[in-house]
Amino acid sequence: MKPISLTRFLIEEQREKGQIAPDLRLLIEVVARACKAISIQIGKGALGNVLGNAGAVNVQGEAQKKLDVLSNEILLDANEWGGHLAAIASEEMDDPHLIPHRFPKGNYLLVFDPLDGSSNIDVNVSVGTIFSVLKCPDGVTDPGADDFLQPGTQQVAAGYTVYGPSTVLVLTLGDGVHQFTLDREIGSFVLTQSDLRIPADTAEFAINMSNQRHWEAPVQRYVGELVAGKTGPRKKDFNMRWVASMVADVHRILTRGGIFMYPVDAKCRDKGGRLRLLYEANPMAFIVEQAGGAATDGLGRLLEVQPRGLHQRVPVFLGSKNEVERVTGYHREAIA
Ligand code: AFP
Repeated sequence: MKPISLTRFLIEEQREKGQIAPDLRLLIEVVARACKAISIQIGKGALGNVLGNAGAVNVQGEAQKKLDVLSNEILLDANEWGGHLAAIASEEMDDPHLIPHRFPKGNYLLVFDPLDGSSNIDVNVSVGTIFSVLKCPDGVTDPGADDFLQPGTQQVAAGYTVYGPSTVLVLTLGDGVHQFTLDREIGSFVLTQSDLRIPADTAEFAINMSNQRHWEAPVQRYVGELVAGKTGPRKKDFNMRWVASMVADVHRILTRGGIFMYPVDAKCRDKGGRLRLLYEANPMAFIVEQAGGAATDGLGRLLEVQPRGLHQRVPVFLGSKNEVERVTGYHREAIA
C-alpha cells in the first residue's frame, strides 16, 4: 500500500475524528516543513557553514551553536505569517516572539526547543527539534510569557523530529502517537508507524552516570539495583544507553522501551533540574503517556506540574510504566 503522507493523515484525522481543527492542521504542517528545512541544514555538516558556535549565549547561559540560532530562525520565519499562532516561545529566546502586526493572529501558542542535543551536532550524533502546542487563553490578543504557563495536560499537540540516519517526525494530537519518516525523494513526511506503544517493562535505562555521586538517595537506590542486575534484588541484568540528545533517547524508548532519567542533583538543584518543563519535559511526557508509558518529576505526574516560568527546569523520569512507577515509588517512600 502506498505510504500515507502527513498531509493526508492530518486531513483524515480531521475528517474522520474531528480530532484536529484546520488551523491546528496548518500549524503541524508548517512545523513539519520547517523541520525538513532544518534537516537539510544539519545534513550539510562540515560542507555548510553551519557547525561550531554562534558566538552568543542563550537565556540558559549556554553557548549557542550556529545551528541553534539557524533552527530557531527557520521555525520563526515559517510560523509567523500563517495566521494560526498568537505567539511563539523558544529555548533560544528570553521572551515570547509576538506575531508581527502585519500578519493575522490565531488561537495557538507554539513553544519549542529548536535544536535539542546541540552539544552533539559537532560530533555528528543525532539531534532533534521538540515542539508543544497550547491554546492561547480566551480574550488574550497579545500573549506574554504568563500565557504559556499552562500545565502539560493543556497541550493540544506535541511532537519531535529526530535528525538521525533518517529524519523522523513523531506526533501526538491526543489520540495516540504516530511516526512519519522524511522521504527525501519526494520531500514529504510519510506515515511509517501508527499507534506506537511503550512496553510496560524494560531491561534498558538511560541516565548520565557521571552525575552518580550527586544523586539523591531514591535515584542511588533505583540505579544501584539496575547496575546490580542478576546479583541484586531485580534478579535480571539491565543495559544502559545515554545519547545526551533527549530526542534520540526518547525515540529509542518509544521504539523498544526503556526508562529515561534526568534527576535533580547537587549539580543542578539550584536551577530545579537540567531539562526544561515547557519545551522538553511536557511535550515528551504527553507523547510518552499517549504511547502507554509514564512520566513523573519523581513525585508526581509531569503533565500536572503548574509552570512558574517560561524556562523552568524539572526533574524527569519517563518511559516504561512499571519502571517509572518503581523509581517514583522510591521517591515517595523517602518523604513518607
Ligand atoms: P544540549 O542541547 O545543550 O546538548 O543539552 C541536551 C539536553 O538538554 C538533553 O537533550 C539531554 O538529554 C541532556 O541535555 C544531556 O545532558 P548531559 O550533557 O548533562 O548529559
